[in-house]
Amino acid sequence: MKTFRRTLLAALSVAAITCSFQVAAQDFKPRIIRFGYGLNEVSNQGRATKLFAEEVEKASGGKMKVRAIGAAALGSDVQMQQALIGGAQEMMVGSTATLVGITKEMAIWDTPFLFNNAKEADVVLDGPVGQKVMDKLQEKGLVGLVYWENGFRNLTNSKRPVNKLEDMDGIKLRVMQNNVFLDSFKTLGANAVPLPFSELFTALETKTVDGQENPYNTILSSKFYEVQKYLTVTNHVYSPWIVLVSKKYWDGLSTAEQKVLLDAAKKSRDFERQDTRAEADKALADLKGKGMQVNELPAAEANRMREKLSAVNASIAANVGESLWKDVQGAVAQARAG
Ligand code: TF8
Repeated sequence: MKTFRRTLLAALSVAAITCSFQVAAQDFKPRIIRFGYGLNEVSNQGRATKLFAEEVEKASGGKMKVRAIGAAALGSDVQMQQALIGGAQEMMVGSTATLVGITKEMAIWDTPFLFNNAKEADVVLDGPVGQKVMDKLQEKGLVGLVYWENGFRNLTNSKRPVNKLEDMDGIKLRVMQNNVFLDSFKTLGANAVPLPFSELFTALETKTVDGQENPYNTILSSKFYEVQKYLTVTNHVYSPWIVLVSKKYWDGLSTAEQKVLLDAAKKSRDFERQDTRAEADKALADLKGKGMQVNELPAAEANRMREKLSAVNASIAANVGESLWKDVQGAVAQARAG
């Protein structure tokens, strides 16, 4: 009897293993996911995309393959977003700022001086209000998975050191394709010109524009130090990146496949934030080493800038809706207290 039971149990467990293996095999179809991004391979964006690709492949037993395509080879952020909506491309990572034309609520992350530090950004972006803004994308044909860190933005230009607000006067400054950025820099006296990131280096090199603003990491990885002399530490806004999936594509995936993408995205987020912060800590010294002249704004001038920029807050609140504005302010206050 005992032997019989043992044999039966053994047979059953073999059946269970076979069965679960079959389920798993059916859950993952062979898939190739084109994942586009705008910076180059040797950037924080490139490194985290690589990690994401490895995680997806590992977790799907090699069935799901991510083809990472950087340097805007699949198009600018805006072009890739359209390709995702239409179902011609599966995934991308890019700036939340370039999504404002599709989902107006994304403009909340362009609020100048919204976060004082990266920890506040993590808490708010990964919390309920960050999710709520992300979920707004679905009705437009996009699924947001996680926010990555682009980082605190700083100003560079080829004309002169910016020591006071008036030094911005007439500087032709490239901004992201988004009205908040356009308004913000017009308010500061610059001649703001919206351009896709993919055209920025050439525009700086040919002096079509005099300056731009981005986190230290990007100034370094995109070699802007070759065409920009002056860097002013302004930290005027924290920019998130967002990992997106085409909703058309997402809806055709099994639950197991969706889980693989979401889990890998979370791992890539945690890696990317650490990597970005470690790089940013050293980047300023690296940029000085490359010959950039760096200055901090005197406190009084930084305050003037902050005050001027607060003029755009009312229009952001009106655009995203008072209730979301209040939710985000509340979440920031809570993050600050805790
Ligand atoms: C910018 C952003 C860029 C992103 C990137 C190409 O200045 O900061 O980093 O759009 O995904 O455009």
